[in-house]
Amino acid sequence: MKSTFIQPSQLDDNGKPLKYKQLLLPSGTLSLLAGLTPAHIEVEIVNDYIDDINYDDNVDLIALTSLTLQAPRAYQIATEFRKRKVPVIMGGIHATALPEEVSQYADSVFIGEAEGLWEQVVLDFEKTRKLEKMYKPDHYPDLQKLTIPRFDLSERDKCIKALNAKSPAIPIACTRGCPFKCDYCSVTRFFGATFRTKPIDNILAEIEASGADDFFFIDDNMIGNPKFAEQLFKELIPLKKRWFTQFSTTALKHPHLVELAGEAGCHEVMLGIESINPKNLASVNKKFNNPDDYQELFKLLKQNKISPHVMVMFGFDEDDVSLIHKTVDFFMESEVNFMRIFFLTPFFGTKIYDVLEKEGRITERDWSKYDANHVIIKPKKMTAEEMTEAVWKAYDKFYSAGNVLKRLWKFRSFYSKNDYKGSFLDDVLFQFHFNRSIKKRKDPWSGL
Ligand code: B12
Ligand code: SF4
Repeated sequence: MKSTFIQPSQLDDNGKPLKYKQLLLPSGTLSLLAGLTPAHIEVEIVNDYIDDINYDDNVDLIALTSLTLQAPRAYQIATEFRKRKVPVIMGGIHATALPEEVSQYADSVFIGEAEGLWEQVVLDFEKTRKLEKMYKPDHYPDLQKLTIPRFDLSERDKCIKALNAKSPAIPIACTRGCPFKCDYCSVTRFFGATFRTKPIDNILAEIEASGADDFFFIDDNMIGNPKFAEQLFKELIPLKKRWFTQFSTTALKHPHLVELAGEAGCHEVMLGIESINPKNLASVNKKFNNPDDYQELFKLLKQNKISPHVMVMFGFDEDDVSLIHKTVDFFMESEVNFMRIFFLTPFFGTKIYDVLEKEGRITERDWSKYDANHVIIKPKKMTAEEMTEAVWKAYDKFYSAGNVLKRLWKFRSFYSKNDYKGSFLDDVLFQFHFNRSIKKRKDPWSGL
């Protein structure tokens, strides 16, 4: 039996699938699903962002994943295969949030996490050639069982890599879930109010099996369980790998963890800063972010040779044009190496969706626009057009050539010749990649 696992692309503003020449990172989802699939089943991975899809391939089962922004493209792909009588099963965050919608396009919908149930679904399909309309596990998997993703099938040859790394950054998850519940985030809704960790030996086995030297630990909050993080970082030190990940701002409470992360090869941490306005933070249940602490946190990371990569969002009720400019100026003056801006996006199933829906402030139902690069709500203190223009202008200023050079100078202590973690040229190329993408109003973090 042969099965093709597909990562759909996103339809652009002209309704065409976005295509890249190179990806920034391989997908962690499809290689993991392939790793869970019984070994005798032939699997092919196709990433629609970069590969062409062969609809006439002789294949028994199509398995589609999808975030919300990819759903309309996923439906196109499902429709083409179903026209050819190839059964389609679709899972992932969007299918879990809106199974009824998805079931109009796929023969079967897989709700929730795959571990523990997917293996059986495939075996049953192999025997009966039938799929149930919906599958839903009755509990969250405990992640204690070792699964080695099929790194051999992943899109790693089509991804960029750091100049001083042998491989592109390979996604590996050490934990699942997050201890917090921010109102705009899909994570708690999807993974439950749980924070599950994998056995550290299994994580080390995945690292070893990947044969890579560069990693993206795709955890939502790598330090969500400080004891676990401490143990893991200690085990990573002797491996001399380079990696980046995401921390919550509560990292400031754990300076020894930040120090250990730096020693263990962490060169960059993405931080969900969201806003410099405390009222905005309180309005989305993110009071644990304290703007008075931000500078100290950036300094702590920088002292440990970890680049702070901040993520901010606009569209909160206190936001206006002046706050957009003030925020970006704040980060230009800070010890921050990268900044990404997102427009507040009310994903179905989140609390913010319910609030904005009730207030009649959601202006867009085309899921392709749910990519955090489009304004799809009515902001309170400015128009959508004013917010769009102010954000792209401020974003462009942050990545102007002059500001890029200033930042490279600020972070010059990072670029020693023998450091396996970071290279000057990589940062130059990446900063200018951001500069070019933002000028075109494109997400700088998907592909080239
Ligand atoms: C890593 C990550 C990224 C990376 C992706 C890198 C890469 N190539 O993998 C980067 C930083 C580039 C990124 C970008 C974006 N991301 Co992101 N990202 C994540 C993160 C942290 C982990 C995703 C992941 O790989 N998980 C590991 C895999 C194994 O889990 P999974 O895909 O959910 O799959 C499991 C199940 O869903 C199920 N499953 C999935 N598909 C299928 C299919 C079948 C057939 C079956 C049976 C089962 C199944 O089985 C798997 C194993 O249990 C999630 C948060 C999270 N914890 O999910 C956000 C998340 C997915 N991102 C999100 C968003 C919004 C974005 C952006 C739009 C904006 C942004 N925040 O940067 C862009 C979009 C980029 C794009 N074009 O796709 C949202 C999506 C919300 C939604 N409803 O769609 C999430 C959930 C974060 C959030 N806070 O809400 N992201
Ligand atoms: S801290 Fe991050 S991952 Fe956790 S709930 Fe908030 S936004 Fe989501």
